[in-house]
Amino acid sequence: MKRMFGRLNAFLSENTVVVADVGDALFGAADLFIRERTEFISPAYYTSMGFAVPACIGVQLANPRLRPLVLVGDGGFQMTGMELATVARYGLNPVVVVLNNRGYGTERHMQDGPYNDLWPWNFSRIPEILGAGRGWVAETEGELDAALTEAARWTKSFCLIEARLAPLDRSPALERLAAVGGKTLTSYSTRNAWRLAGARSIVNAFPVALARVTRFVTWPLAGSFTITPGLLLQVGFTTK
Ligand SMILES: Cc1ncc(C[n+]2csc(CCOP(=O)(O)OP(=O)(O)O)c2C)c(N)n1
Ligand SMILES: [Mg+2]
Repeated sequence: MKRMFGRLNAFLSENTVVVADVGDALFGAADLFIRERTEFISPAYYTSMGFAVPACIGVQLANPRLRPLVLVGDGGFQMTGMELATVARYGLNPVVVVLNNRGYGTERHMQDGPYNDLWPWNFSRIPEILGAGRGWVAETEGELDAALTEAARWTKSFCLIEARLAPLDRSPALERLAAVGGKTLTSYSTRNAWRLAGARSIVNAFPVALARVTRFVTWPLAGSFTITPGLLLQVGFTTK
């Protein structure tokens, strides 16, 4: 991840606007050097996934002189990535880098399990489905460089680069976060919640465990926070 963001840094120009989705796309972006007129837009750290692809439409319509570099995880892309159809309809030309680490990578570092796995898409072939845009797969750093160079030259349509990463690869920022968040989540067991709630059933104990976990998780993330079905499920597994 660190080397990949080094390469993305080299891609940035003063006419780039970076749009980062939730996940390691955003944590890793802490290593980007935004310069001169380059802009950076993202949701708060642990808020709604799926922001980046739709957001780049508004971003580029608002300032057509800037080309968006969209950084989005495979999970975030699977939620809203088909908005590339709207990108095509309006003739926009973002460069979308899908960080494909085969699942909810951020979550793996806090509490791993099969619920973090995703069905693997052929992201780079989405242009074929849409009949618009160009796609590349980058399995090596050399392939990423080559794809970024071609994408920089190709401004007629959107470009989609699927960057394949190892499932446990992570940015330095995510490493720091996991050191805090991982410990906090795993230190709460159902037995603790049971005792705290004075409850006779898991139905009563669960909200107490959830409240305690979310309180500790929101603190290091220092952003606004949404509780989603995915998170509820995850905490459910954690408190087993
Ligand atoms: C709508 C929504 N659901 C769940 C979450 C909790 N969450 C935060 S990061 C993350 C994993 C993101 O996966 P991916 O987009 O593949 O990025 P990665 O962490 O693998 O870099 C999840 C599930 C969230 N922030 N938003
Ligand atoms: Mg992922």
